[in-house]
Amino acid sequence: MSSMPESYHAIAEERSSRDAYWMPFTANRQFKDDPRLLVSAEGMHYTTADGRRILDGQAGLWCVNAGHGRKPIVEAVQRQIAEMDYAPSFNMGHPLPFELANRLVELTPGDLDHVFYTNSGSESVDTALKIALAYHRMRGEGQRQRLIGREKGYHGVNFGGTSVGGIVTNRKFFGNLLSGVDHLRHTLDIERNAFTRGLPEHGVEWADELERLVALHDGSTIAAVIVEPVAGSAGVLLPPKGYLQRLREICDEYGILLIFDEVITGFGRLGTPFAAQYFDVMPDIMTTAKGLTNGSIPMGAVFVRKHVYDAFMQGPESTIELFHGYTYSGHPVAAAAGLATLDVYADEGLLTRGAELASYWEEKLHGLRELPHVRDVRNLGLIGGIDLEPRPGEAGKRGYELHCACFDKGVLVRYTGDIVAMSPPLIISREQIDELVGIVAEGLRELR
Ligand code: PXG
Repeated sequence: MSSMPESYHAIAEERSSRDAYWMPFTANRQFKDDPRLLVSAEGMHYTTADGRRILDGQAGLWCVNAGHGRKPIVEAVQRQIAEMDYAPSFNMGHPLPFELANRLVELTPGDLDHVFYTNSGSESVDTALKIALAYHRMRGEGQRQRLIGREKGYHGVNFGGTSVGGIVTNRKFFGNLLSGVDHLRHTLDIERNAFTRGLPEHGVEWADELERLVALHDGSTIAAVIVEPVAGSAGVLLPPKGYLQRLREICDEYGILLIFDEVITGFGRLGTPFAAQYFDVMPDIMTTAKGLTNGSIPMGAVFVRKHVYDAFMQGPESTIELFHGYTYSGHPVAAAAGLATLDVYADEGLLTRGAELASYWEEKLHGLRELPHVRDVRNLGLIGGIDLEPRPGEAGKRGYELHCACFDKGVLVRYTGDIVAMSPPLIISREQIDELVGIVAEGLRELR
């Protein structure tokens, strides 16, 4: 507490000092009555305002893949901001985003060789959807305007992403959203797949739902299908074996672009740089953010394949090919953070470390299956989900209570409804996996 800036004390101690900030995706009044404040972080741990060390079981929000406070990233940001804080990104350039793009496309599979920068996952998604629409128009297929998402999908909070997203509470307050959007069924099937280790056996047929939507709308009206290879926000939903391959085949058959939203699966979460490599399925467009800068400076990136990029590079060379971009696209400080992040990932082998830990992680997580209220355990790479039986009449309470109990015991895990999700930094040790899962187990044993 003593090393804490004076102003923090007021925030930690006075309810009224917490009123002005309208917090995102938070029960504001509940939080402000009983705040959980984090004031510093290093490696695998946060420190709270009252000086407790908390093991980070969720890599910030699925973004701090190399762990906290990494020196090379801190120093790169400090250097860059001192040298040049900002450069315009429209019709002007700075070397770093070019350098970063070259490094990034070495990591992406196949010909996903061009990068459009954004500042977040939400912006990456809306950018990808707009690129898909414009791509078809560039090729004389402007009738392809329909976008297909999936139930329980999360693609950020902008209008496009909210429209293709499939989490009911994220949609129902905001009116009609984009027109011409339809949704595939989600892939959660606890009855058939509960406690599967890794990818579920059952449910490849859910991909054929795309055939149903093609039959309904006609394939020639559909611009793109967007899915998370592994859905995170809705509570760790895994694609059944063969599902993503089947989606790819159907998209190919009808000339539909396939977009993988890799905002959480990108940068090593599954033990490969991207989920596209894990599943050996090539999307036409891939959205990323989060792990791109290890969570340090906001930045997102949309990757497109050669045929997509080339479709835009046709007209007179003096015309702008894509009327889209952000003031902070390719921000030099974010690009510096991205380059330093890629160095850390490379030096420590972090983009494939998840593969080494995955079976240990799986073994530990599935050790929770006999504990009270657990109705499913799902895992892939370094992602884990514990799905709890809701308390009758109090859906969501068990998830929240388990999250709070874990926090009190020194571990941070995410909850969404009655599902607790874990996605630790990729630097986690086996002992720390034991600690993390051990505390979740303790919390489960005490859960009402
Ligand atoms: N797509 C996917 C797949 C995401 O997971 C976004 C887009 C949006 O990213 P931004 O940077 O605009 O927030 C996300 C974000 C959680 C959680 O606990 C997940 C996200 C954000 C916050 C919490 O599951 N994912």
